[in-house]
Amino acid sequence: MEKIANYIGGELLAPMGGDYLDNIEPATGKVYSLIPRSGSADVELAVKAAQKAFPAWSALSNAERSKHLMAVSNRISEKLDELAMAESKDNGKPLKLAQSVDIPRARDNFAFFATAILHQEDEFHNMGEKGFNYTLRQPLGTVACISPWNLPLYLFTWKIAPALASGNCVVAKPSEVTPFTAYLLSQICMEVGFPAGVLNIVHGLGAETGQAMVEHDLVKAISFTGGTVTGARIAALAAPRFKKMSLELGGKNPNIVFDDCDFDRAVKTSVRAAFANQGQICLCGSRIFVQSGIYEKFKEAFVQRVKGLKVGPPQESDSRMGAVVSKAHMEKILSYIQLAKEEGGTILHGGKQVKLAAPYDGGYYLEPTVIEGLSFDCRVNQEEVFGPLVTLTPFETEEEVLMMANSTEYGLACTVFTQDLNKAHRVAKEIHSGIVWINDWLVRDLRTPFGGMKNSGVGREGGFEALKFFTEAKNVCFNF
Ligand code: TXE
Repeated sequence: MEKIANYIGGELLAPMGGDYLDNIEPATGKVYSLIPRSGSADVELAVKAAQKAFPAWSALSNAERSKHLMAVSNRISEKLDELAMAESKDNGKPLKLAQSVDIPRARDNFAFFATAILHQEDEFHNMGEKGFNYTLRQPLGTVACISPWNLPLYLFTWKIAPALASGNCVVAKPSEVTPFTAYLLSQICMEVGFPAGVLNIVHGLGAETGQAMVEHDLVKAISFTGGTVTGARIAALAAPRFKKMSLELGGKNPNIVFDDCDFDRAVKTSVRAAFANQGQICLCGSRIFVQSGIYEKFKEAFVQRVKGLKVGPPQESDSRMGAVVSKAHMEKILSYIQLAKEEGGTILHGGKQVKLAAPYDGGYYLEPTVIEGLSFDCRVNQEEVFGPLVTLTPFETEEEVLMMANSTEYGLACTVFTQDLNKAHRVAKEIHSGIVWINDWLVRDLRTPFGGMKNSGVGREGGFEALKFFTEAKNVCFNF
């Protein structure tokens, strides 16, 4: 059984306590590797390695740091198929999705920030005859990056790349549910001669390894993506220690379809936004609001298209949906389907676990599920399910749909389908979301600010926002 190792001080190390956790393949439900169950001693070793590497790393020029990051990006590109296979096996997602989205984005995350630091402008404020100011943006030191299981390498590198690019050293922890591609990234760093101790990867449980990282006095900032409950727990520990925090949390995203939309585009994009990655993307559109004039027509076309989504083994080329990430998560989603029935919903399609033939009979497969007839403020329409479950709700007016869309505690993303540009801009202005797509979904420009409001998080990732997060701004004022 392959044992995953920590990557500390440029070396692959076993956990100091010698304990391991089972790593399960969602497609089969079988253990296929072991994860270090690291503790505070392993975190201490990693922080020490980061602190030791920091002076030399932060003293490099942006051009020199850029070269190191580009070497990692190029190696990810060379190993794309191996990484995609590993991601599909570890997460349960279709191989095609890992090949077309997850791993290319991990490659691009490193390349984007490697080049961003070559073009970042510094602020200068001229006071005329009185003098002038310039702003120094200096790295924080050792920072922690903690990421979830839904887009493992994609989100892991989305945090690590800007942290490293801005001159920090990193102690990073992937989710214990999907650790494998982070382990492969360690090997890539060793292959390209990435400086030892600059990036350290420590595997383990959130409440043990993750918490030790958050609590460590020398960790100056925490970049976290995961559940809102966990985000609150991390904030409670980090706030009194005055650590910088970037929290990208849950979502319950509205998808608003007006009757003047491009109908075919709205249907096609809404199905993708609902079920990509088995609905396990914080940006998925799980609450679909359709204007009453086209509700019945949309419902029929949407369900028809959903019926064509084949649930199958992730590595089979015609599988449009793979396995959800774990048994516990599958049971959580099934409990929400049961709740939807109790809350008065009607299941238009799906609602059941899918049993595949051996060797996939132990896997965690669910039908794409479409439910109508629920009130906008019931639990299934208010709480994040984070799986292949969407609701359809009709609306009459713009005011009514904005009230329903804005009624949850979340505020991450929103999609709007209309061909009336004034309406699109009006809705975009009024919706409680950090990201709004008009007539599309998951189109991503890495320069844009990324993140949510309300219980979807604090702060923004992406572009120069991310580089600013990982630095301290110092105003230097010259008075003639
Ligand atoms: O997230 P967790 P999980 C939502 C979704 C999902 C729920 C839980 O609803 O069902 O969050 O998912 C680490 N101190 N999203 O279990 O528990 C943990 O080890 C420090 C939305 O993945 O938040 C993992 O590495 N770290 C989200 C990471 O935090 C801790 C994507 C995320 O774990 C910790 C994924 C602690 N006390 C889930 N407890 C999105 N917005 O994209 C856990 N961790």
